[in-house]
Amino acid sequence: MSPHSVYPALSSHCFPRDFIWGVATAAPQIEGAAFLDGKSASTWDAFCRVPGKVLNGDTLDVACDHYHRYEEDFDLLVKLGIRHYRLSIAWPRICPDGDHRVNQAGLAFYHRVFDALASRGITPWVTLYHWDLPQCLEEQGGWRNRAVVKAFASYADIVVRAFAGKVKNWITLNEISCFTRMAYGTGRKAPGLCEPEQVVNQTYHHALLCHGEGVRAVREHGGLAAKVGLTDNPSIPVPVSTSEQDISAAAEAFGEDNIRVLDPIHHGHYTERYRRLTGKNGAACEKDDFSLISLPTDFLGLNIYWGYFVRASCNGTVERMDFPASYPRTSSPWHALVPQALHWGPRFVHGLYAPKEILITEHGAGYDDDVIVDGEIKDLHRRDCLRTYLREMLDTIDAGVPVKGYFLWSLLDNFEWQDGYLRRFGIVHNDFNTQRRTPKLSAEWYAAVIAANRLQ
Ligand code: GCO
Repeated sequence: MSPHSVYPALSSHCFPRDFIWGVATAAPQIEGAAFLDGKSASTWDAFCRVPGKVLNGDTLDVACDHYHRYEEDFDLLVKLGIRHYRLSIAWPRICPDGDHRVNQAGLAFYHRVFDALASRGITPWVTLYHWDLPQCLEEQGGWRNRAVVKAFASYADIVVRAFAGKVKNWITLNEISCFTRMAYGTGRKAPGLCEPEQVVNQTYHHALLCHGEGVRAVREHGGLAAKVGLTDNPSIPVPVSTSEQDISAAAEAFGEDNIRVLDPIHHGHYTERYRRLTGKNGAACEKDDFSLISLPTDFLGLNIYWGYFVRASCNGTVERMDFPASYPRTSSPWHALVPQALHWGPRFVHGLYAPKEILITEHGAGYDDDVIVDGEIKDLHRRDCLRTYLREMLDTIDAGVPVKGYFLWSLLDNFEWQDGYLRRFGIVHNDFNTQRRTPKLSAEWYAAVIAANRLQ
């Protein structure tokens, strides 16, 4: 008797028919070739060289050597049945001087990449900026200097013009708060500065303008079928219960957390709440800034890893609840496992801003203990984390929220910013000494989910 007749197929329902299943990567984290073929240093190349900033003094010099191994990596995508691939373009590879001069070898590399994807039937989703600012621009003030907007506009024009025939899906910027607040406010990320709050708000404003320039570039040069949106990582308050009071408390907190990015992009101005909360430290704006910032987009990308619990307190305020010390986390200290964030995040975004489409442009889990035993990596922790979050996402879709796709972070173990190579987010293991790739158990599981279009 076949085992299937004893254990009938699980009845859990499917994802929508055209659901987009993908994986996400970013140029600085995988490419390597940091100083090859005309690429100049990025802020992260410089930051890595400041003692104590990146764990073990790791650099991006070689990373996963994807620059030379992209064919092999794309073969892996085929093997796993992954048809959508999110990548980013390295600004200092295209415009090493941060101005109009184009490095043809940089363009040629990405032409090869897009051709290799096309020949395998894989659709690229291209992020214009994933944190690798040319260091020469940082030396002129970086995101603090409004001149970055002109430089980005020119870079975006060059890239979209060059690849319009091969790329239809564009993401302007990845996670504004990480390269503004965390880079110029808390100093955790490159260039590692601790500037006053007004300066930080100004960096956000310049990033919003660059987002607008990215949208404009795609509309002008991307062709009729081109789509464009931002990827944001909103902080996500999760109601501790489904009581009406706790849900409104969480919705209220969500609105308050996202005054710097999602509000201005969708409302076309800084709201009253922004003015109240930033006071005299608000960003200085120029006339017409907001017509650029709020240009209509086709989707909103959300990177969702974690959230925090809130409830309505008896005095009518919102209480942010502390995590108990033993609350489950991945190896990243910031990453408390809150699967409900993948439910409430898209729900609140839909309720407040109603973007046409929502894409989960990143979600994943980083662990330090993915070891190969007898040729296998049994990452049951990652597999379980992905599965629990995806279940919540399916509920959100059932509730009518237009979540159209999911990109797992990440294809390969890679350079995890200030945590160097210690923290592994890949569903494919990378041995950084030999560059040998080994799919983990989670990769096989993800391939099965994609093939069946439902959770396994
Ligand atoms: C981010 C970035 C990715 C990270 C990933 C894991 O969210 O920080 O977009 O580059 O590597 O999120 O931390």
